[in-house]
Amino acid sequence: MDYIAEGTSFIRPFSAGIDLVDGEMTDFTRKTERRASSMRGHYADAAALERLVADGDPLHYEVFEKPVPEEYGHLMYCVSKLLSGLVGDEYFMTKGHYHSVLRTGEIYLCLRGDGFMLMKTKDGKFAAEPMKRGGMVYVPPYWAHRSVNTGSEPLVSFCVYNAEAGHNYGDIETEGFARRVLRSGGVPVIR
Ligand code: S6P
Ligand code: ZN
Repeated sequence: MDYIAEGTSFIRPFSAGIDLVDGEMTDFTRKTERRASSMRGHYADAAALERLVADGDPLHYEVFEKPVPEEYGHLMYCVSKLLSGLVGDEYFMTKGHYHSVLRTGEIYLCLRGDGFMLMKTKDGKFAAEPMKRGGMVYVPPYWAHRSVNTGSEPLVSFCVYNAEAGHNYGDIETEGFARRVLRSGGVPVIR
């Protein structure tokens, strides 16, 4: 099959199921779980996080995948399910990352819940876009991204990105994001 490009694997077409009520991929082959103890260093109130860890170390989010080859040309996709909760006054959020291949973007289609996508660049630009059922967020190349659940139900998204993107968590562990989403007077405030 000489039309197959070097460096991009040939695979058979397939389909995947998503349970829109539970916000989970029904036939995933890989699931990543992040609990409170995985989130050290990310929330402003470290003591509040340690109280959560001591009190059963609750789940913060799950990512369901049926991975494809991590190569140019393929499209990776997943279902991300971020639970509702607070660490001190800060809403549950994902770790956030840059893609290792910085020139790769991502599309998030929100299937359930309410929240924000926080985004930042290496040179200090910041953006926040609302996430709610039926809303799409475009994360351009070069922008780190973190989702935040400000609602009372899980924040569920279907994500699609270049399969060769890779994930750089280390820079966010060092840099953080310029702004946080906090509950103030019972409502979310970005500051
Ligand atoms: C992957 C995509 C999402 C996140 C997921 C968890 O590029 O952005 O699937 O992996 O929302 O967030 P994080 O920051 O822990 O990977
Ligand atoms: Zn990403």
